[in-house]
Amino acid sequence: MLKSRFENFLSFIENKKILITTHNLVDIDGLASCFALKSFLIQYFKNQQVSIYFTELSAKSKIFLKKFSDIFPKFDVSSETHLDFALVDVIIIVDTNSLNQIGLSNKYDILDLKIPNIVIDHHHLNEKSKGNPLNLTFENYSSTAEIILELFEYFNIQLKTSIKTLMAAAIITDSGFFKYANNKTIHNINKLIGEDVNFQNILILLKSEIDLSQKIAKIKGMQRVELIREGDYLIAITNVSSFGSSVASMLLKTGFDIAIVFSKEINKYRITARAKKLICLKTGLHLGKIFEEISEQYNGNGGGHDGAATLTVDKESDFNITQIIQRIKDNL
Ligand SMILES: [Mn+2]
Repeated sequence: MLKSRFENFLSFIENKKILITTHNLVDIDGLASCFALKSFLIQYFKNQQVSIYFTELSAKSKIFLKKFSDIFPKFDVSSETHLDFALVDVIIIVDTNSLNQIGLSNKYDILDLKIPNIVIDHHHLNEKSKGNPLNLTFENYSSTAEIILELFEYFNIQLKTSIKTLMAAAIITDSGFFKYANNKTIHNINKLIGEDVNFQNILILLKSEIDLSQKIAKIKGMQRVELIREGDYLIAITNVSSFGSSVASMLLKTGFDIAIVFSKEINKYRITARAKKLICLKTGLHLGKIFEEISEQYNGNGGGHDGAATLTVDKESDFNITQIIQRIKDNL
């Protein structure tokens, strides 16, 4: 079944000019998946034109890529800065299932382009992305890089040390340093590490000094936190102007079971939420599903995983945070 999906995907894109892209503020999984997919396609098809487009890398990804380039100076980390869609036959979108989240859509109306797109992703599937049978979307993977790793395996394509390093870094970060890993995640990392790829060296690659503004956001997030107790569960609500996901993760480490971080942006509200994996497994709580449903109600944009999700809604809407708290409480 998987093999036929891979084969259908490849036969569709064969001899087409391919553009690979990912969500805005590219994280390490998005970054690794773009480069790994390009490497796979170039080796598999021999004569295929493949380019990559990034809107903007996240601060972490920028630091990672710089360190990575020092170790693999010959690795081509370049990407397109100017796009000519006349030269694109198909767009492959990795690590996101929402066209709204890809940076391309800010500059170009991707639906207006009439260029077919295929999604390769591991996030909770929204209805829209279920439509295309060519999409390679599997929720049971901790990272998109692992779906691409399977492509390499099925078609017996050689994995270069640089690509293995990228994929291992993606798996480690997207699984929260294995906190959200499943058995398959561990099997997959085992396939990538070895004589040429040292696990500790990847951890060093992933180390980045927290900058001052992030430290301040975390401290303010902590100062403003409101504690809601629901039975034995502790829910945190706070607000910061940026670094919402770092603040939410910090609150879980502090002892909260669920953290909701509210941020006011120029013309929208962004809500980032995190929940402990154990609680999701025990109660069936799925933040991604809740945010997706609320986003539909307010014509916003939301989704994610069971324990990690983001929602953006227009400031003009009558959205109220108490609705999220109620939905979470109902699930506990
Ligand atoms: Mn990912």
